[in-house]
Parts: sequence; C-alpha cells; structure tokens
Amino acid sequence: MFQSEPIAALATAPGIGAIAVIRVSGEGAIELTNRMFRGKDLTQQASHTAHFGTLRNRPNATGEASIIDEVLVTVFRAPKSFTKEDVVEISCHGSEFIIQQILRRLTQEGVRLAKPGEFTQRAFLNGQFDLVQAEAVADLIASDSDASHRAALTQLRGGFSKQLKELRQQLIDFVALVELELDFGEEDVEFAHRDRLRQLMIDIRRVLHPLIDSFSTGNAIKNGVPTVIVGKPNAGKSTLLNALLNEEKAIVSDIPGTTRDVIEDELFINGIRFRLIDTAGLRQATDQIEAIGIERTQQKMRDASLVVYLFDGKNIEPNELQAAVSEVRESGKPYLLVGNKLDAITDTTRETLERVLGEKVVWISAAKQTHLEELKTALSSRVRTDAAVQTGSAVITNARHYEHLTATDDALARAISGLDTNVTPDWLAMDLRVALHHLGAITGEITTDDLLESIFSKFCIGK
Ligand SMILES: Nc1nc2c(ncn2[C@@H]2O[C@H](COP(=O)(O)OP(=O)(O)OP(=O)(O)O)[C@@H](O)[C@H]2O)c(=O)[nH]1
Ligand SMILES: [Mg+2]
Repeated sequence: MFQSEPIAALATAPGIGAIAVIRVSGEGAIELTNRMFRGKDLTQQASHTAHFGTLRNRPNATGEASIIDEVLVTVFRAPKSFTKEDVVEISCHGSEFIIQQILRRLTQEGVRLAKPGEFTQRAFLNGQFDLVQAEAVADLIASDSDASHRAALTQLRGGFSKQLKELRQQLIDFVALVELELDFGEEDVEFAHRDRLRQLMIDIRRVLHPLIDSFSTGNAIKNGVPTVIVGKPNAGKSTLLNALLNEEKAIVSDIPGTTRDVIEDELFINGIRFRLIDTAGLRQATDQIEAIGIERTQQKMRDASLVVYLFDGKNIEPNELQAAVSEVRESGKPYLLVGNKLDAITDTTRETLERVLGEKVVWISAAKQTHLEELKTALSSRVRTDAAVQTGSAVITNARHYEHLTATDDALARAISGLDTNVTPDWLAMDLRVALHHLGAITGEITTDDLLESIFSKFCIGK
C-alpha cells in the first residue's frame, strides 16, 4: 500500500476535555511517534494494540528530555486502519496546552498538520470506501436528528452506491460492444443486443427514480422542512408557534395584525426537523408596514414545503373559510388545515365548518395547549420521511448526488429514444458515455482534484 507523508491533527473536539486524541497517519507514523515516546518500543508492537508511556520533548544540551504528558498510544498498521496507512492515535490529557505541545513536537519529527477532511480523503483514495460513503462520514458527524443520523448511516454502509456500481459495470460492457460496432464503420453489424440494452437502461432508470424522488425528503431531513403557519390576523398563529416551541418567541395579542415580520425557529418532531415560520396575518393591509409583512408571508408560502393553514373556529364565516382554503389548495403545496380555539366553540360549529371544507381538520386549542400531539403527528406524517428512512431504503441527501442522478436519467432517456428511432451507434455511444460519466461521478469512480478538494474541505480538521 502506498503511504503518503505523515499528517497529524486533533481528532477530538477542540477545547478542554478529560482526554483528547491526536491522530497521526502516513509513512513512518509509528517510527516517528516512537522517537518521542518513552515506554515499549512501538515499532515492535502488533497492530491494534495500545501502550501506556510518556511523550517527551527533544533532549536538551545535557541530554535530558522533559515530559510533555502521560499518554496512551494505539498503533494501527497499514492496511488495517481508517486511512489504510500506518496510523497512531495518541490519547493525552485534554488540555489545549498539551495538545499544542504534542502537535508541535510531531512537526519537529517531520509531520505536517492535516487539512480538513484529509484523513477521510486518504481513506477514499486508498479504496477504503467510495465517495458516497466518504460524504456520509461528514453527514454522520453533522447529524443532529434521528432521521439524519439514520440516513447517513444507511449511506455509510454502502446504501445505494453498491447497486449503482453494479449497474454501471453492466452498462460499461454494453458501451464497449457499441463502440466495437463503430470500428466496423460502414458494415452493418450489431454486437450490442438492442433489446437487452434497452432493458438494462429501463432497469437502471427504475433504480434511479426512487432515489431522485427521495431527494426532497432527504433535503428535508438534512435542512429541515420549511413549514409556514398562515391564516387571518388573530387566528392564533403566534400562540401556536409559542406553544409548539414551548417558549414565548412571538408576541401574542388580541389586536389583529400583531405579527408584522416573519418569525422562525426549529422544532424536532418524531426525529424530523421542522423549520416553523410564523407570519403576518393575511388581510387587506391597513398600513405600509403591514403590507410589507403580508408580502413576506406570501413569499414564505411560496418557499415552504408545508403550509399550515390556521383558522379561528370561533370567528370565521363558512364562505370565507372555504374561499381561503381553496386558495391554499391552488398553491399546490402540501398543506394541513388546523382549526384553532377549540376551547371556545361548540360541537355544532366544528361540524358545520368541517362539512363545508369536506376534508380532515386537526382541531386544537393553541392557548390551552390541547391536542398539540395530534397536530405533531399530522405534521410528521405529512412529511413521510420516517417510513423511507426507517426501512433503511436509501435517501438522497446530497445535492451533488441529485444532480448526477438526474443527469444520468436524462442521458438514458435520450439513449432509449435513440434506440426507438434507430440512431447510429455513434449517437447511441455518446449518450451512454454521458450516463456512465454521471453514474461514476456519484460513487467517485470518476473524479477530479477540484471535486475532491471541494468535498473534503467541508469536513472538519482531524476527520
Ligand atoms: N380562546 C382561545 N383564544 C386563543 C387561542 N389561541 C389564541 N387565542 C387568542 O387569540 C388572540 C390572537 O392570537 P395571536 O397568536 O396573536 O394571533 P395571530 O394569528 O398571531 O395574529 P396576527 O399576528 O395578528 O396575525 C390572542 O388574544 C390569543 O390569546 C385559543 O386556542 N383559544
Ligand atoms: Mg401573530
């Protein structure tokens, strides 16, 4: 296994802690650590063993080497390590000073400080995993919800990239045959069986489509579902936001038009991150500031993935409600109808309004904080991320993957219609090449330095 120059970085979070771990990887990692270590001879120790001892400064004029810290050194020998290189992990006491001293001492021994993501980049370049999995390492570290954690873990375990690689290989075989036909120029030969090629392309597209479709879910898992609460002034939107967040985030009053600007905060429901957005109530504005607020409400509604239409069950005319709800329907966004002030209305009113709307309404009392659990359940099932993630099916969370999957799909669609119209083999080969390129770019079989640079620089140092 080829080993690169040794690099080192703090692998644990910066700041004071009980212990800190410094990771060293690359050619000579074990030997050079051994030169600073007093204890067993590390160069003679087996892989995956840990050794207690002291790390020392360079000897002074009288030959004395002062102690930096008592440490535990774990030795991993190539290729059985994360980077597939020789790796040493030094567990020291978690003081900033000690960490700096050890890193400085390492550089004296010829080690370079690692760039962000450089360990993972080496692991990828040495074939430890493919690009999708490398990116999943970053997502895993960044995951802050149950759903994002599970999505990253599925990807790390190989998720969809194994399947893509197999299909790509089959396609490569076909492209080779089609290109062979090109060599025969004018002669009318067909090495690539057209029906089988078509079937393969259809099969690949069948694998691509659920992945492409999962991106909006995946994006929601990673970045939160923008959920806008809209309705007339005084419907109780701000009261609802506060109740869900358990915090007096927005001003509530019985004066219509209280909220004039958008107010946002995050909330986790059943492992899904929602970005809740409270807005200015929708009505004919009474002044210029309110008009700007209402314009912002409309903008937020356009950007949202989910619309919560909240109405005051006590103060709304059936016709008015019907008109407002049909506007929401026309927006084409997923929405939820929520009736508020359940504490202040009769069953008859509730039934009348439901009948007028002709669809399911979640009834709550934002002020009394009742039925909020039902509302939360309705919100999370409206997103339906859980089902996909829980069954372990792959979810695309990465815009880069999404773009390449879409480009692959487009190229295959072109190739299939090319088959239908009997295009010449060179046209066919061109579309197939494009498809291969994009498929390969996802898993990292085709990469450029720029791409790797941009992916791995997003990692933290020490990873
Ligand atoms: N009885 C009752 N009153 C409520 C309920 N929820 C809110 N209210 C009252 O309704 C009034 C308006 O509440 P807000 O939360 O400010 O309404 P809003 O929709 O944010 O109004 P704007 O910001 O003006 O658009 C306040 O006086 C609340 O106390 C409820 O569930 N029951
Ligand atoms: Mg408000």
